[in-house]
Amino acid sequence: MTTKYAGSVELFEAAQNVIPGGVNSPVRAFRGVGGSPIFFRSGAGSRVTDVDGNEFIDYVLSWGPLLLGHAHPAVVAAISEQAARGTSFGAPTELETELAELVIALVPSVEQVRFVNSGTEATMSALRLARAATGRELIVKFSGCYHGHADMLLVAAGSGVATLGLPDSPGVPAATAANTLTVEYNDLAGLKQVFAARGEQIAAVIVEPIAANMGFVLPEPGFLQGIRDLTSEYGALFILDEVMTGFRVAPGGAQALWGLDPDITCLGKVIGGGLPVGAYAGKRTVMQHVAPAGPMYQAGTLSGNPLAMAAGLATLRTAFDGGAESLFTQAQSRAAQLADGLRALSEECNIPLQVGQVGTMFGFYFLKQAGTRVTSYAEAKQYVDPARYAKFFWSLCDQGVYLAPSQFEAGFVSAAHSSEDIDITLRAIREALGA
Ligand code: KE4
Repeated sequence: MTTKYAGSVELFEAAQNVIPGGVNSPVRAFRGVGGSPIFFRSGAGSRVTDVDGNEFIDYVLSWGPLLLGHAHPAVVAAISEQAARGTSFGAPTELETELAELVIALVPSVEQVRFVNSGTEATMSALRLARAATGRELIVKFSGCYHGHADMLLVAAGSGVATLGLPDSPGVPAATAANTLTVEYNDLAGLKQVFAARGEQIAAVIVEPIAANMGFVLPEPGFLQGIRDLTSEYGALFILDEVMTGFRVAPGGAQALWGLDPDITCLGKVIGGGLPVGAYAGKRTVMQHVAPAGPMYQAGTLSGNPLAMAAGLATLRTAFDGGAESLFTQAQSRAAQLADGLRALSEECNIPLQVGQVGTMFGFYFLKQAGTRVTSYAEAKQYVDPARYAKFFWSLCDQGVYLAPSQFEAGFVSAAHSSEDIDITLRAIREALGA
């Protein structure tokens, strides 16, 4: 490691003494790319600056929330003004109603919203709600999809398609894991088998509309609608986890883009504008089970926190005002420019990359050999070269471009990224691919 990052190295050593692994979320520890994690001090627009004064064009953007980029004036003003009026009341404020109304206006399937403090809380609560609404206990998820760290979601696939899940982390009780069935992403036939075997016991299927926690895997044609059809046929609920894709792949999320009609939608990230927020939302008939309207209990001291609501409102209003010429559309164009450039460089440098981009999100894999295509987690593990990505990641860092510190993560573009930023990034990528 050069002295370029000496300050980060020193801070990481100190952090490891007092924080497990030196970080408050594992992916930040750079285990996926090696080396010592970079500590940041500030961000502005599309750029972040680390503790050593190195500046980077940022494509992590806090893992998605910063649709407008870092420290957008409208978001900073909204937070500052609210803070001066108080940071939290533990009582309702009109801001929560305003943000709920905006989410309902934007996300087609949603009629009511409950705010929580993270994506994990959103999916955990959504699954409890599905069990409460159906009186059933089994849930189905897909390999490689990540929905936060609730026990029932840290589950690996059992030996057979319809066999019960196994804990995927110490501390997850076998009895909890046993209620989660796991199917390969894009394996609609496998899902049909599960429903044929246990359909009457299944409360819900939860899925990421784009599998962006194993890199960037798009749904095969018919896969997502197939989930909708099967859950409807067997009386189970369809939970769409749009914590990452919400307001990123389209103003109304993947469900608006692809005409999906989930019973429950999980949201997070962008709706907090960089502050802690999650939400689970859906049809009124389903949401009416949630306390105090109904008996399903879920609560939170800081749920609907005024600062987070103010930041979310400022982010969504600023991003989507202006219709076709909105800042969202601008960010989407930049993401397409980047993806097109990546594909061209893959050809030019004769390095097989699988590149995906939808809206303001993108991702790419270094493939071990040309001609393979990743459509599932099993294929991601088989066809992808994480070591090649790690070398590429550090070459880009050294050139002032910050990507996700893992081959199995997605990338994000903000309204603050300029066409010049993308050109600079593509020049750095060409250099890194040639390295
Ligand atoms: P949080 O609990 O981290 O707010 O959200 C969990 C979650 C739920 N659903 C989806 C689709 C998600 O992508 C996430 C969290 N995303 C990761 C990024 N891969 C967060 C980064 C991290 O864990 O530090």
